[in-house]
Amino acid sequence: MTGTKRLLRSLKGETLDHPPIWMMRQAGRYLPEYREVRKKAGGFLDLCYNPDLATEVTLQPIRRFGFDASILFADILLLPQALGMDVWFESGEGPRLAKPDTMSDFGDLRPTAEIHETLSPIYQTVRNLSQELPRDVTLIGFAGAPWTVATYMIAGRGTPDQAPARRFIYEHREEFDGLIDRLTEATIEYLSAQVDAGAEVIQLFDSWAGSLPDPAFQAYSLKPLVRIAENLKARHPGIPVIVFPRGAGERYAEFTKHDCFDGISLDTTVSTKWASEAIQPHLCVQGNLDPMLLEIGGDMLEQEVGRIRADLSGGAHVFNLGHGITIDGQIDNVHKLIELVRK
Ligand code: 1CP
Repeated sequence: MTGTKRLLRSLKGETLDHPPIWMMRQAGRYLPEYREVRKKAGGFLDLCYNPDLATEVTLQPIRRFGFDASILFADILLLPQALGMDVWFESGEGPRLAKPDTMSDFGDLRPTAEIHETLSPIYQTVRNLSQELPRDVTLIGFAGAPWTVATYMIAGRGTPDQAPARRFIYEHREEFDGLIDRLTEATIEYLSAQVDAGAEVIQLFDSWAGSLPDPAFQAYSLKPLVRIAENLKARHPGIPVIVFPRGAGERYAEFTKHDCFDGISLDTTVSTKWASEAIQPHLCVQGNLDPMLLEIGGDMLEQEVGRIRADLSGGAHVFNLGHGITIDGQIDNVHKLIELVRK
């Protein structure tokens, strides 16, 4: 029964005896069974667009570890692809994006109504998962935040400091505003379709929020995220939304001023003591173990899990990492982590 799922209870603000747990990037290359399916699929994008295989890799960490939540296997860069950009993955390097020859600027992106043509296999994966997941596991859908997606569209790749996108804001303000608007609108449609297909919670990844100076942060991180969450809630009353404004620092507190968020994912730099006072009275907090500790394990892992749990035990908490698990994360340490959280 939906009402008793532990993740949903935490997101409603309930303080549980031990927090529900899932991990960002829980399906991925640290798992041998993922690497196996990935090989079979061909490329990474082929895997994302193959509902049977994407369903399989989403279920792998659930079978192996029994997490409380499952996150749809897909990528934040599928949306720019659906909007007409060329997207590919250079093996051993990472994503690459380019405007096709027919596109002179971001004003030439495809109309929002056309994204579903490309993204329909993703909705099929969500439908498969809502059938196949164990009944106590919550299905999380997701998308990238407009700012984070824009950084990849503008630079054509991942960058250490998002300099090309930050430069673009100052040099092409009008075009940038238009791009953020288009991404915001398309993200609402994309996520709404995920909810229609069976996603029970939505997480918004603003992985590069921290690189925005203020007040650009207000305009290009916070504002579009609020618009997305409010629109989703208007269309799907009660759908819980988790936001991950990675690196936002003291600006994490800004998110508590808006009713449209149910949870906020803390990166590793956020003090859990501070969060317990500034954030947790308003919002469920998620996080924030250093993923490095899943490479290290041992006493350090135990100590840190204990500290995070103790600091956040006075309110609603979802245990997670401060960012995705790394390729060198150890499977034994993930088992140990779950045992420590459920103790
Ligand atoms: O070769 C492989 O198998 C690729 C590794 C990989 C995986 C497993 C990529 C490439 N994406 C994913 C899946 C993914 N990406 C998921 C679903 C799986 C899960 O969490 O279990 C999610 C939620 C994402 C989200 C994502 N993609 C983000 C936001 C979260 C974050 O990590 O900050 C970002 C920034 C991306 C872009 C992306 N996709 C892949 C890579 C290597 C990157 C980062 C590129 C860069 O900045 O250089």
